[in-house]
Amino acid sequence: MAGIAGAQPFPFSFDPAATALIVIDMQRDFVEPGGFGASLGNDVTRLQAIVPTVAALIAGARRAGLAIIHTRECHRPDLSDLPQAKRDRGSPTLRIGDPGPMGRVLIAGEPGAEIVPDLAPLPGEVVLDKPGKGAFHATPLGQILADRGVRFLLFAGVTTEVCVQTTMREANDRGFDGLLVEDATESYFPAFKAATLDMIRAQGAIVGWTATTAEVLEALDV
Ligand code: C5J
Repeated sequence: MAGIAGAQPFPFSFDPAATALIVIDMQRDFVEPGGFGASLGNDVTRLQAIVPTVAALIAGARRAGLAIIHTRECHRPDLSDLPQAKRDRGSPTLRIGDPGPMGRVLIAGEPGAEIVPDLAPLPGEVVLDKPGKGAFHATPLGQILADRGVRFLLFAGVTTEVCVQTTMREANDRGFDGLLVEDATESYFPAFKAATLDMIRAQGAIVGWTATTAEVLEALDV
């Protein structure tokens, strides 16, 4: 077993052989200037700033032999997996499936739905397209983790309070021990990120743990 003594709210123990890193939705449309997120008036420089840290985390996870799973929030071109309720949300002038600055917004195969080049998945790593905020909803993620004998999950990516937190809560309810890597996740709204970190580790890790990239890499001894 490995351990992160400085994890909050108390030390986190995990077996690297039964651990996966899940990198949530580091997609061009959320992260890059000129994408969908920016077009909605969000300050994407906050999200861009974590890319080197996420890259370092992924590199360390690769060296340690962890399973690595990249997710992309996107929908089929015919929108058959997009509930009307989700389509109706957001900006009235630019919705999922509409032509956006980087192709159709959050549609599989469009440039904006791709993962940013600095975090490109390697062959053999799982790339999971998910139609929901949570990565377990309407995807084979549960089976993928079961097939690999995974019990512990490390989380990175964007946005902290939406897709990252939702997936972490789904994982918690499914019996995984999850840790959110504090400096490898970000939100367009700093207060939402801070609140999410607090919520996750409140009440004795009611959702899970948090720690820094440096602490994770030290525990992995890479
Ligand atoms: C959002 C996400 N924020 N990946 N998606 O709509 O968090």
